[in-house]
Amino acid sequence: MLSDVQRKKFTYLFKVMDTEKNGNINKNDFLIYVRNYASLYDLNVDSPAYDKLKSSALHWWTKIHDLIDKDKDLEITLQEWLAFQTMYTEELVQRDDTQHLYSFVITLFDLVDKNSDGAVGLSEYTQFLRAWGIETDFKAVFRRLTGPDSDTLTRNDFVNLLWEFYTSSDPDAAGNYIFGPFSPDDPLCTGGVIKQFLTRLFN
Ligand SMILES: [Ca+2]
Ligand SMILES: [Ca+2]
Ligand SMILES: [Ca+2]
Repeated sequence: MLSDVQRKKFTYLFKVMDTEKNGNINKNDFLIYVRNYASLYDLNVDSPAYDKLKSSALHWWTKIHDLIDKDKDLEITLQEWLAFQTMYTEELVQRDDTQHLYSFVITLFDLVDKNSDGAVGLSEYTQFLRAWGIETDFKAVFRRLTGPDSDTLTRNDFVNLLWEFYTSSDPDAAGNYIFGPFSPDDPLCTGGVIKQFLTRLFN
């Protein structure tokens, strides 16, 4: 069973990834994400960077569709999402092996590491979250993820942070923040839009 903190995190992520805000996750949400990203960062649709972004985003969609869309109607409901996350989290805890997350991490990391240099910096992280419609104190959130001694995140950091996102029920765990502040009570949840959205979500 998911703890209250885990349920909040997964519900938050579901609502964020439903970019068209119609109550489910489908392929269109990922295409909207790519369009948002391209328009926010002046990415030309004919550029290799755009191709990489689109193929990473659609690869993510294909993966989650295969795993989570139980009735294969090409739409993932919150119920399907939470059922999968419950099962997957239990499996992770049972195996107790962070490497089990590796294929998901590669998919996610490829999407965030826009210049493909094997490290994610603050600007790449900011662009990743902003295209999902998230506004926050990106620098403070990123610092929480990197810790005080580093300015970038490696694939291995992503594995560890994602592990915490999935398995930790500690509301202050750094990994909780990998997709931005997940609770309206968090002081880093400064963005007006997301704060309103989260307040609506949890009240
Ligand atoms: Ca949707
Ligand atoms: Ca479905
Ligand atoms: Ca990079």
